[in-house]
Amino acid sequence: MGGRKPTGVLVLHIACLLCGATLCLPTPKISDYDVDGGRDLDIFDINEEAGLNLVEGDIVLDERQTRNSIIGDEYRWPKTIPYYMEDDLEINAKGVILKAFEQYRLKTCIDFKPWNGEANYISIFKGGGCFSSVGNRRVGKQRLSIGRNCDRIATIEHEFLHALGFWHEQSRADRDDYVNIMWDRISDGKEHNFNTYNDTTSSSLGVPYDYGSMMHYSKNAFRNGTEPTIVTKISAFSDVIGQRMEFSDSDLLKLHRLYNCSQASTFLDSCDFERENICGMVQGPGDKADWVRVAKAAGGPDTDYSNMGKCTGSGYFMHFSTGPANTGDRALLESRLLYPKRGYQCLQFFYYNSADPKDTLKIYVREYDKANPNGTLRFIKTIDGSPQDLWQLHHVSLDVKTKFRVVFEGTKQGSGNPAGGMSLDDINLSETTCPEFIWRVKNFRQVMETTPTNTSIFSPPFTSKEGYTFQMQLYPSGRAGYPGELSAYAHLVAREGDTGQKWPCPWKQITMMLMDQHPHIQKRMSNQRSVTTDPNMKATDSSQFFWDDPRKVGFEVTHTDGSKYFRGPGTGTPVYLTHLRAKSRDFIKGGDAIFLLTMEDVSHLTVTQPQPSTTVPPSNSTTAPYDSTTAPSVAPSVPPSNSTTAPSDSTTAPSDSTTAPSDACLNVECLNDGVCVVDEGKVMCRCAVGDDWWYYGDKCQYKGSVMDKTNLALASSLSVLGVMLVVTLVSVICVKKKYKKHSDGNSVVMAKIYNTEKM
Ligand SMILES: [Ca+2]
Ligand SMILES: [Ca+2]
Repeated sequence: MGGRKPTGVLVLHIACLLCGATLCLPTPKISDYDVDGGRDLDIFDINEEAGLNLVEGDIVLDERQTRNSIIGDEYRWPKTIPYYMEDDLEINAKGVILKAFEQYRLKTCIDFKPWNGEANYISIFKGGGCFSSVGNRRVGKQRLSIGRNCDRIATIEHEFLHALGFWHEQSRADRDDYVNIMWDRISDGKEHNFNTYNDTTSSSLGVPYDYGSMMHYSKNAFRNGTEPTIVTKISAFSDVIGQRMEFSDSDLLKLHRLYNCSQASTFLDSCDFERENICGMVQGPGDKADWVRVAKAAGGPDTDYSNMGKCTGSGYFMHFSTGPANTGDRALLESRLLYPKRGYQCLQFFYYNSADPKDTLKIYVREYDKANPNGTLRFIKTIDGSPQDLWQLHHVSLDVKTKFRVVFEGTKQGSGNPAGGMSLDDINLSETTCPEFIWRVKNFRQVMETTPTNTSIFSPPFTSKEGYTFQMQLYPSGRAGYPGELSAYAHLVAREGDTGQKWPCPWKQITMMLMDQHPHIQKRMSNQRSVTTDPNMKATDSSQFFWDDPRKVGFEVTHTDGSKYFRGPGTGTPVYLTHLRAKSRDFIKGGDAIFLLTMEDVSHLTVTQPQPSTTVPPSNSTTAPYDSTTAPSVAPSVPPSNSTTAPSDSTTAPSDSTTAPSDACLNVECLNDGVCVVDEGKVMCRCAVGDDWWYYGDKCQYKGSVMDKTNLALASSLSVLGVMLVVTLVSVICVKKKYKKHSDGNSVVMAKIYNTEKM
């Protein structure tokens, strides 16, 4: 890649920018709206302004909890947390909360489900700030506040990390080894926010101090003037602390350790081809050519995408060299076997096309079911990445419901003999929805450095499934007064003659994500902000609806291709991301930045979440709700494979029978702490059992113990032994069956998570 072409593009860019900013634009009718008043408010600033004085700024302690309480098993949540979204939440906040849950599902074993009467649940409401309790307090309805300006994904993930049992990173027992607290710079009365906890309270779970944790204060937390209150012992981390983008690797590792995570429920596969086993991918049957793992290809690319030539001895990708192949030859590259749960997936990969323009890359899935034990190929789509001198990002939506493989099929259609071919790298597959639109800004580092402040660039207009068009506005050097920042705004767009839309635009959530281009989707710390079109919102100092028809409230602009359209006012933030952070990680790769944009309908979130018909009061004496719900290692979204695996299910999940007592049990009295259950249609008492004693009888009216020397006790203990033996045998068989069924999928994914942790 030479330097001439980028510079040319850049000059063109700047020319457009200057023209756009100073010469061609009419004055807008409605001014843009800053979602947080134009200020970079961290969680603690928001709470301070709201007049809250909470422990460590955003932690609520209950009367039973002391500073030194221990995060033990009893404070943990089940792996699937019941939640209730209260009516007062902002619609945008509700949408972002669901996005935060999706990140938990993609990166951790924590899942969330609407509250269905479980004894303990998290009730999310719009309080005067952003705050949570630490751990599961077992109080039934445990409230977590997502107030004004808290509707950022990282803020919501941060509050839920508190709820899951985590304190702030700088309150760790060993923090004085890593940061200096400047006590004289802390506002009077706020010193308590810098307390540390002893090793048992704030367990570091064997993970080193993490300056990049989402749970770390920023350097200016609770300051009384302009000087930082936290000075990192390694100065390079001074501006790293306080990131509010996404979970850091260590945040995830600690969560995995506290909750014994084995797999994330929506993650399926990731491959950067750095290892020779190519992540278990295989050459498909019935073709004439092969994909080969290489570090460079004759006709391009010169480097892979994961490493961009930065590390010697690494940087591999898969290449199908079409030059030497015969016209009509195909090469199939297939993923390992995968086991979907949700039934929809997003395949994401980088594609470098240096082949003949006629050559094609097609995506298939090979689906397996009883009727087709060897799998059947189903065509999904042709990738229309024309030959270009760069790695192009592609998303493909899949809808697979059975065991499957993803198949990449390269076909040589051209007749020439060029040096090039097709190349694939950084493949990720997850059970999530694909981002709809990609806006790639080339030479982004230079754009940031050379664009004057208060000068913006616009993405192309994108039209959603429902027919609304929008675009993103980016100030690469910030709006006026925000040097060193990226500022980002979303605008609705309409063209003359557009019909079919309803105005003001009702409840569409626009998300602007700057993609962290890390090869592994679970390690990405992308930066995103969402805004929602509230049809009732009025423009500042105006009687007009903010999200009304852009032909009414916006102004006409001319696109680079000469076409004209109307652009409405923008909503967003001048403090989208600092340049310093934008230059970190893989936000810029090969010089380019990639923005992933979506517009989703969130009108269903204006409806009240249904209340469960029956509820269970919280109680500390109920039979081990923690154990019962966290014990199954199978991901929560997997339906039980069948109902005959009762022996293990009934002992590990008594909550089912206690949360939904059958009517048949109403007339049955079980004595001595026995519990009435309905087992295969039969009403019976399940009796309490201790280490060396047990209750028995149809009402648990008799007690046996090893001390009893009567024949009855012996007989019953023998029969108990016999029953236990049978139960064990049955469960061993069931587990074996289950394992056989799931082993390929689950165990490999498990191994994968542990592998990635080590990296
Ligand atoms: Ca690679
Ligand atoms: Ca082959």
